[in-house]
Amino acid sequence: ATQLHIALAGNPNCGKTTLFNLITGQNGYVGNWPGVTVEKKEAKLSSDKNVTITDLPGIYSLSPYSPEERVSRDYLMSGEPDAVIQLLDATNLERNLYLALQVIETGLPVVVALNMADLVERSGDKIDTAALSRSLGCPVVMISALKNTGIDELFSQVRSVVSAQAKKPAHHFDSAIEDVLDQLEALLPSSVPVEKRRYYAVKLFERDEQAQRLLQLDSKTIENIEEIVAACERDCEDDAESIITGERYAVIAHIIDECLRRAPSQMSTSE
Ligand code: GDP
Ligand code: K
Ligand code: MG
Repeated sequence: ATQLHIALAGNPNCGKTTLFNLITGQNGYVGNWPGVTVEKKEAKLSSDKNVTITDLPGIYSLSPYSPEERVSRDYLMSGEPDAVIQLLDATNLERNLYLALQVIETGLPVVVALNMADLVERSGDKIDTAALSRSLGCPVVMISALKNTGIDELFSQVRSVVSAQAKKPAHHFDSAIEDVLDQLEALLPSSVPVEKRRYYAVKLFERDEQAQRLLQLDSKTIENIEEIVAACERDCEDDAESIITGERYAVIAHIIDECLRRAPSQMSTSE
């Protein structure tokens, strides 16, 4: 049987270790990622030894600023993972979606797992998982890593995204920004596969040096890109990275509005 590699990504404290231990029984390897003192954990799925789970460091963004972020994105873009389980603390949906959008933008097959289903249920908040799935363009499954619920459904969705065709992310930024990203996509080498072009367009927009190096762009193309980005920054009166951050938050605000119904707020008491 073919080996499947599944990456487990998420913010710190979203329950990754709890889920990893639950599904692997901790039968794996713990070491460091090459070149950095960031812990790497890898283990086979207890229920299927043909599936390897790699626990990525807890992070908030796929920016290139910390070793944890670099390790995570290098692994996601390495070609090894067949799919990603993007774990979210569902009691903190808004904040956790920031990383989720970026992982979806990598073009990898993603299943979003909303963890802490038990706490969401207790709070009375309602998450419309079907609407969230439409907004994100990937399956969304409610789970509780602590109470061991939703795990079978999670892996059934993982298997279905692995065998489905790769596709571009479903969420869109403001049309003016999308136009600029389209221009950048057109400048990418033809070797970059269709589902990864948006990720690299965004990275080039952000002047990400690692992406620039990786793509081995010639100096004319780099100049071209810089002109496009600088023009957009003048139009928006903002710097490129802040523009993208702002666009992601706008998408998230829209998603929260559509998918989350908060319980009527409780009267606060002193006890
Ligand atoms: P990590 O930082 O993402 O590895 O998160 P951990 O696995 O260490 O979990 C953080 C905390 O959340 C721990 O106290 C866990 O017991 C708790 N936790 C994880 N999953 C769940 C869940 O589904 N429900 C509840 N109530 N707590 C959970
Ligand atoms: K923790
Ligand atoms: Mg952990």
